[in-house]
Amino acid sequence: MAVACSAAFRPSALRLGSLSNAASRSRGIANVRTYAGNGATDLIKSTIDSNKVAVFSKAYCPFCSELKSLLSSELKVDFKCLDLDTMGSEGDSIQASLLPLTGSRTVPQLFISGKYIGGNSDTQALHAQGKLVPMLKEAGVPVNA
Ligand SMILES: N[C@@H](CCC(=O)N[C@@H](CS)C(=O)NCC(=O)O)C(=O)O
Repeated sequence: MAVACSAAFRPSALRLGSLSNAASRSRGIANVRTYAGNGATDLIKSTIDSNKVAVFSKAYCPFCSELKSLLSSELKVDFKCLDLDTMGSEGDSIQASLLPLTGSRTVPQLFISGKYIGGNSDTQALHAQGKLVPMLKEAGVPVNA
């Protein structure tokens, strides 16, 4: 089912002119571990370190709702969710700090065991290919599947 995002675009989270192309293309946990931190990056790291499944989300975002629904309703997985649009300027900082870590400007962003997995479409594709549940089980996450 196609979903559309109706919320206003927020350029404030995307003013990252100092990032190199290589940094903005970079993806994966290695970058998360080695990135020189700021407060938002520290919060991202502590969130993904202390929760086997973590989602950076926005409450109004239909793609985020689809991903959260897959995790909670279908797979009955416990996960930590930060709704960035409910966190004021800190949410903007977190979104900006996710970009060099994951290469993604959008939400949702899913992490399993500290590793960046992808957005909603990436995760739905992994599930359709039968790869998401093994990934969760490998991480020791109880799954109803
Ligand atoms: N293909 C992405 C699309 C996600 C997407 O477009 N999310 C919108 C929110 S609904 C977004 O993050 N827009 C930029 C922003 O909110 O800063 C996915 O499946 O996760």
